Amino acid sequence: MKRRAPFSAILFILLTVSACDRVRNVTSVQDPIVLGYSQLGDESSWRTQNSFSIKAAAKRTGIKIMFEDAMQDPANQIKALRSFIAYKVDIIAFSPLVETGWDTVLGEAKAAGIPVMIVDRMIDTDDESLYATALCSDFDLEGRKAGEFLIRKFKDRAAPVNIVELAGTAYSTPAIGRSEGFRKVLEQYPKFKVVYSEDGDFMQSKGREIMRQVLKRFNPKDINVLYSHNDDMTFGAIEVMSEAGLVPGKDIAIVSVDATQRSIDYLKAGTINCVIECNPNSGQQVMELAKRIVAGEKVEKRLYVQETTFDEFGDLDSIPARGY
Ligand code: GZL
Repeated sequence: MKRRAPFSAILFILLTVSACDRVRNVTSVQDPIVLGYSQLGDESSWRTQNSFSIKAAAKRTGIKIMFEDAMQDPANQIKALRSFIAYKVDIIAFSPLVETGWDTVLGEAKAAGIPVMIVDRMIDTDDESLYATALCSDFDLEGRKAGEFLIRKFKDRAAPVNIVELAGTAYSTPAIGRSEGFRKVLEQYPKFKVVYSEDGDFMQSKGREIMRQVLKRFNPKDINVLYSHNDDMTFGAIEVMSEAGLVPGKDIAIVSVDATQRSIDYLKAGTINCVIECNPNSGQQVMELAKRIVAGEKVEKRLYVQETTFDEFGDLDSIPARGY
């Protein structure tokens, strides 16, 4: 017969463990929460502002943050998450560069009893227990807003409306959502045709290079719209259009996503026709959620940041300074 430890011993262990747990909770109330944050890179003005927002909010709320920049490499993000687990942080947060490849490392965090927050972009997983909450933008909605603007702008045009798309990082949630949402809205109107699409990685340099190739490949008169998944790629494309003697916003209508100050300035000048906001200032929400999760509260699984649209049909003078 299997020898069982005397009940008193089991009780002692249970009490000791729970006491340790309580002691840890009590001391953590005195000690600052330690948050490990893996940021995907610094590829765009949006990302720079997002990182600033995260760090500033950590400082403001007294959370100790270990901030790692993965420089656009998911392998660096996985290394960072593993270092946070080894360090036994209270909570992990990260912006996944792409949607897949996270289940194993998130399983390790779960086994270590460390809650995980997903911020900005989303992961593709069947196991929702791997994360406590996801605070993202609604990228599909952003894409749909871009499509709806074009339907309004070209409502009186019967001829084809040919669109060039500068897409974001392949397999990333914003690139997927902004592409799918855009197409879902426009598929009801056969005059809209995406004649060319290429991944520009959300980078200004790649936006410039792709636009240069597009103007070699197509007669500019056959391009009616540039739909760009972020402002930085848009700025690169605008440079090339101007160098080619084209008038951005007139010869080729432009829809851009993010809403940095420079894109709003271009909107007011008529160089860009529509700017879809993607809000980088999620830092405060991240820190407030982190405190609730570490305190043992159950929070909503999916949360979205609030965003709007600015376009040539609106009151452009009322747009407040963006701050980034
Ligand atoms: C969207 C974010 C995107 C921005 C780009 O939430 O992930 O990445 O739209 C940034 O500017 O590079």
